[in-house]
This record gives sequence, C-alpha cells and structure tokens, in this order.
Amino acid sequence: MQGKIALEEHFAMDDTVQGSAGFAPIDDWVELKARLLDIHDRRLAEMDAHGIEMMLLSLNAPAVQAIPDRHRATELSRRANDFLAEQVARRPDRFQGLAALPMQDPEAAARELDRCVGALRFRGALVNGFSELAGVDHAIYYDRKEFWPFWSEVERLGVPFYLHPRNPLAKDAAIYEGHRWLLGPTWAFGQETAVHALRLMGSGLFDAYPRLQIILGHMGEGLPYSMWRVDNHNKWMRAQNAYPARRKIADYFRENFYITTSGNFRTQTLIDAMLEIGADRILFSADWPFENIDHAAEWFDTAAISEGDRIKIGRDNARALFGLGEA
Ligand code: GRE
Ligand code: ZN
Repeated sequence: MQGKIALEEHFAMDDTVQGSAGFAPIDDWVELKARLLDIHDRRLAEMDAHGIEMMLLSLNAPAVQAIPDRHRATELSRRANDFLAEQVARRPDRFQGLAALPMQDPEAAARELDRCVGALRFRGALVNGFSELAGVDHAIYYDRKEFWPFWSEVERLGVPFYLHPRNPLAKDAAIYEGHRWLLGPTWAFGQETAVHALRLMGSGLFDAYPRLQIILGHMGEGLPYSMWRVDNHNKWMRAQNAYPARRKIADYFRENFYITTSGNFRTQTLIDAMLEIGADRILFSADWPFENIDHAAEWFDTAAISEGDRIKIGRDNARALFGLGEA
C-alpha cells in the first residue's frame, strides 16, 4: 500500500541516544545508534521503499521521563521539541512532530504541550510511561489527581496522547529477577503500559474528560485480548471490585483509545484487535528504528484484511485523528 502514515517512529539527539544503548546487543548498537540519529537519509529512503508517506516523529525512550530533576526534564523537553520542529520544517510533507513532555511537573507539561501544538504545530504528544521525580520514591502514573488539570488541557487542545512503554523501576521489577530476557519489548514494556492504561480507565479520567484520546502501541499492549475478562471475571460474586470510573473498562477502551500495529506484525493479533476495538481505531506504525520498516510494511501490505480496512488502518484513520488533511 502506498501513502501509509506511521506514528510510533523514534529519533534521538546526541544527549538522549545513550538511553537506548541497553536495548541492543553490543554488535547491533552501532546500527541502532545510527538509525536513531538519522532523520533525512536512511529513514526517508526506507519510507520511500515501503510506501510510507508520512512519519510522526517522537524522542527515544525513556529520555525525559527518567530525569528526576523537573527543571532538567523541562529543559530537555523544550530542546528536543525545538530540534524536532527544525527537522519537520525541512520536510513537512514527510515528517510531523509529537511532543516530549516533562510530566514530572504537570503544569510545565501542559505549558510545553500548549507551545508545541500552538507555536510548533505538533500533532500531539508521546510520553514514555511513568515519570521519575526527585524526592518521590515511586513511579508517578498519570491517573493521579495532580495530572487532571494537564488532561483538561490535552482535551482542550484536542490532540492525541501516545502512552509509550518503558521498563519498570528496578524496585518494581522483582518478578523479572533472574529473567532479564523478559524486560523491554519481550514482555515488561507491555505489562507496564497496559496497567498504566487500565489505571487511566478505572480512575474516572474519561468521565471527566470524555474527548481525551490515548494511543497505545504494539497492538494495544495485550489489552484487546483481555478486554472481556477485565470486565467479566467472577461474575457470580455479588460484590465486584470497585473503581472510581462510572462505566465498564471496555467502554473507555473503545471510546478513548486508539492502538497501533507498532512492533506487532501479526495478522491473528490484528484481527482480534479489529473485533475488540474496531478498524476505525487501529493505526499502522512500525516502531522504527527498533523494528524494521520492511518487516512492518511487507506484513501490513499483504495481511488478510479487506482493502477498505487496510486503507483506514494504513492512512485514513491517522489523517482524521491528527488532522493531516482530507481523509
Ligand atoms: C521503543 O519502541 O522505544 C523500544 C525501545 C527499546 C527496545 C525496543 C523498542 O525503547 O521498541
Ligand atoms: Zn516505540
């Protein structure tokens, strides 16, 4: 398929690239690093070769979210967003921007998003999971009440918020002890991000701000496959686990979430996701440079779905969601 739009596609700057080093064996790091630091050469050639018209670019992970000093986190966000805006300005027909945000400081995050959408014309934000903050001994998740004014601003601006994975803090990763192969994209990314998304759904956030739209990668981080069970476990028991939100979790999933195909190029999984969340809420993505564009595109272009669904997932849904022109 020509004209695809991809939106979980990362770049790095010299002072953030090292944060990705731990994710590649030493023999592959030279390649991964070069891919992360490139925007206009190899990346564009890959896009041309595999029918990707447009990438929405975002900073590598965990970057800003792993900086405990809120002023430094804010400063890095601004610098990364300014750098990205310059890159987008060179090829606005091929690249658009998603903002990095200093969630350690919800007010600063709201101000930075406002600047990115207003002055830099970014299309939304991509945040790498929970934030670390000096003096706080736990991961900070964004269902907490101090974030609600931030979410109110996201809703007012009308832009999507991509909740991208990161690994759990060491102190929260006891279950992976002796099994480090499960960290990162194998399993821990998905578990971490799925729980964060469920926290948002159960918190009542989407009752307060019903127009919020959250994007999850990796075909929904396992949530489509578990959506029925989340709402229906042990139904004979008279007292069900209570949460502050008013509706079923699946209702929020289907009305406030989009998912992408990033890093999960499997037709069986896509079809389950289509049955749970619908083809209107699925968006093609690759997860370059961690995944290959040829792997993503060759799978997607030939996956056993209808041509109508392919065009929606490959292009039209993203055009509508991000206001990229006539759908
Ligand atoms: C990512 O998408 O950000 C990512 C990493 C590290 C390993 C794999 C991966 O940051 O997809
Ligand atoms: Zn990614």
